[in-house]
Amino acid sequence: MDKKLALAALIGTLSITPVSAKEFQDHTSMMNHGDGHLMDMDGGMVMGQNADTLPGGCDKIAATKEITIHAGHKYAEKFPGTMYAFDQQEFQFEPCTKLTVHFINDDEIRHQWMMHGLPKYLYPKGMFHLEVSGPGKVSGTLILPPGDKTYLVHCDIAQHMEKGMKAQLKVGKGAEDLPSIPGVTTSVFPDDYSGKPYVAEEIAAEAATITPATDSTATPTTSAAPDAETDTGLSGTTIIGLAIGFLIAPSLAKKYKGMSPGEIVASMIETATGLISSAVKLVSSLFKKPADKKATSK
Ligand SMILES: [Cu+2]
Repeated sequence: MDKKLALAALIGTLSITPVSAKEFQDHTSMMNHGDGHLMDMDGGMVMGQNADTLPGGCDKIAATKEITIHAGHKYAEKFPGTMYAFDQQEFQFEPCTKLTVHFINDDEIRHQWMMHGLPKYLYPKGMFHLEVSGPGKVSGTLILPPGDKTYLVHCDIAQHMEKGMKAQLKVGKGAEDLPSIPGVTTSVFPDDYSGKPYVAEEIAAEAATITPATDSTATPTTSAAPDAETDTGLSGTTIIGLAIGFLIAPSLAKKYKGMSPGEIVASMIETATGLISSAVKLVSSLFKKPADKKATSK
């Protein structure tokens, strides 16, 4: 058989062979490990479930609500620069609401719906957490505390929140908005498609105008500040590098004008060799100096 034909046949076969996709799974029969922790061996998990105990300050269950939230790559499409998102970014409920969350993962990977800042005497680590690995559904119930507060909801898998999987849940009137909620609040690291050159100072100034969340338990939010510093520092270095490049470029262009690529490379090697030998001379002269002094002092 013709080699080309055989290769084409092979490519054709490979391209129509389906990638085995995980089937959608409803995680309804998880094992109860106590303390509101339910889990199965197929990547379904609930942590911090509480359907019965009233949080302190609640006289009764004020309302009973059910919500369905989807998580997936496709929900990030409308938010430039993101990769993952929930299908909703903001929720609001009456204090003391008994809330059942049906969490549906539309992706082939692991996602979470993790709520932070809940009272720790009732919710382990102050969290209510739903998790599904691969396409599937998991449901959990909690009773929201009293008072006006904004709770962080995110997916804690590395980089999923940073890449868009972040939301806020307001109880009562809520408190201050959290930053970088796609479509709701300004991003701490905004993407820029204007084509203007990147100016680190402007980005830093913009980031500084975003009021940090008052919720001290929302650790991922408070950790945003040091990140911002590191980032702008690096960008500063990049800008200095670029500036040096721009300054050197015209003189290099003049020097290499009319040369063939081979000649340019040869000339560059020559320059580099010159630089290295002068550096070597400089270093060795530094070491020689004390010796010279001794020699002259004789
Ligand atoms: Cu995720």
